[in-house]
Amino acid sequence: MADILPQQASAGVPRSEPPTMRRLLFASYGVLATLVGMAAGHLVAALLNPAASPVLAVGSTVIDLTPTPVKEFAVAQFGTADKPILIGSVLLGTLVLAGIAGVLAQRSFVLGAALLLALVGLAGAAALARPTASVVDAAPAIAAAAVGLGALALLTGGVQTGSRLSSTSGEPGGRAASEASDQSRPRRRSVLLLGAGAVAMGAAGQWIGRVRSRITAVDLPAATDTAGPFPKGLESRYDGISPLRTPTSDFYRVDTRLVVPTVGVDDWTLTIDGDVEKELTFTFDELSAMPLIERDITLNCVSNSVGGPYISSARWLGVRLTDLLEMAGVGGGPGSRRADQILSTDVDGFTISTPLEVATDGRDAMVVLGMNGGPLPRERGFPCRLLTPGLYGYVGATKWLTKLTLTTYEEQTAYWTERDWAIDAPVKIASRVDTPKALASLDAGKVVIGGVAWAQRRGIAKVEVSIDDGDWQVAELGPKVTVDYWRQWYLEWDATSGRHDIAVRATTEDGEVQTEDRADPFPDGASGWQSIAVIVA
Ligand SMILES: Nc1nc2c(c(=O)[nH]1)N[C@H]1C(S)=C(S)[C@@H](COP(=O)(O)O)O[C@H]1N2
Ligand SMILES: [Mo]
Repeated sequence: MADILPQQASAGVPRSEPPTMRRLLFASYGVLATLVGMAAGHLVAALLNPAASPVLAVGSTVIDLTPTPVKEFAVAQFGTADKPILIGSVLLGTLVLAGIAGVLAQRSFVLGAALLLALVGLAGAAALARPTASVVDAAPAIAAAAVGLGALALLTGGVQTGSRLSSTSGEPGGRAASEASDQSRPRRRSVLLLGAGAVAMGAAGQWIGRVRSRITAVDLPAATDTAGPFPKGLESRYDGISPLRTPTSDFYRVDTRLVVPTVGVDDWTLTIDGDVEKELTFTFDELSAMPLIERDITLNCVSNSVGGPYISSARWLGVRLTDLLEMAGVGGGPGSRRADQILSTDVDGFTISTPLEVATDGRDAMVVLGMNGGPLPRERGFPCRLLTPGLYGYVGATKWLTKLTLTTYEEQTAYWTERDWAIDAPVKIASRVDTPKALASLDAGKVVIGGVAWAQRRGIAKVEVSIDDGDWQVAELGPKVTVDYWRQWYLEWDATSGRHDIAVRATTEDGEVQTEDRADPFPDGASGWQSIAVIVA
């Protein structure tokens, strides 16, 4: 079979390969060379620092540079698929440029190579621009450049390509054709080898990443101040209502990270500095030896729109924030600058700012070590995160926490507030219909309408439902956990056939009724009543 091509060629079949075909061939060489280079970069990154992987570094930089409204749009449109979609787009863009580099290489290897180098250079720059980057983070890009250029040279015939092609392209038939097919066998071998190499390096990178990301098992002591027995939720009686405690694996996730940081407990410390009498650094063991509190707290994201999914509830174990701040002596430092913010920093230099007064007003803000009876999962901030009940996550729930700096808003800014999200962002009163689903088709008769309502710090006293703009009917409430926890609710409805609108609103324990006024999530959280339509047969 392999002989067919040379035979054909030597039989003198005139072989004027259409220029578009040749261009496509060279485009595919560019793509293959780039894929091999990226796989090499990915492998080197897996060994040194996963976040420095070329595609991920570019992706992270794109996230950071994306204007807030676009980010909002992406989260609203794609939900948790926003990350795969972003990585996919970066990949696609890269491969299109790689194809162009291949086509350029057909004319002049130097031109094609220059474009590839520029691409890799961009990735290297992105990796080095990360807040905690070190010189080592250039290594994946260098590997990608070396392997990618080598592959391109191999595939396109290297530096001579341009001249050789121009000399043969004018010639008709026989000689040029046989010359081309003489090359085609070793070239096919190169293509196969490089393809296999790309797959092997990519797979090895993924495997190493997985092995590296296994976290050291930690044993956490029991709380000295426990949360008490957890009540049974309405979900056991009514299908479709969110469980009173969110299973850890179902907890919503929002962060800017494409790769979840891998932090070993033994390499990790928490530092308290800035406007303090005494700068302190704690190891994980030191923190877990302190008095631990256990609290049931609902966490939600400011980006959640009315009726949205970015809210979950869990039992958390950790050290009371004020205990740590007292040890460090907040606000008494020499030349005290009267700190008004706690600037928290994560392992990669990402920052969140929390108003000091809010965090220390008696609420159980905590440095969390455990969740739902186990250690913090990696994507929740292992080994340690901040949690501030009553505030949206972006101003009080720093994951992979390493530093708490007492400072002022004037002096230092944080990631989200630099992007114009509000400085102080107390959670707004909200309620959500979990069942029935919007636009559901129901049978006439008894229907259970149910969901959750929340107003952390204030608690929920009442939930009301209005059908087709009729009177507000008071719903039954599920068990109260704490004022910092959401409350389940349900209402039995005798559904009649036709289209119906179901609206819901909540009232806090201190008597404030959830406003009907609609607000978008930006800049300090969504508001308004959720209303859904259903069709009853
Ligand atoms: N280090 C770090 N911490 C972070 C974030 C982040 O991007 N990086 N995102 C915050 C936001 S916006 C929210 S809503 C919560 C979400 O926490 P979860 O992913 O555990 O639900 O984490 C917060 N903590
Ligand atoms: Mo968030």
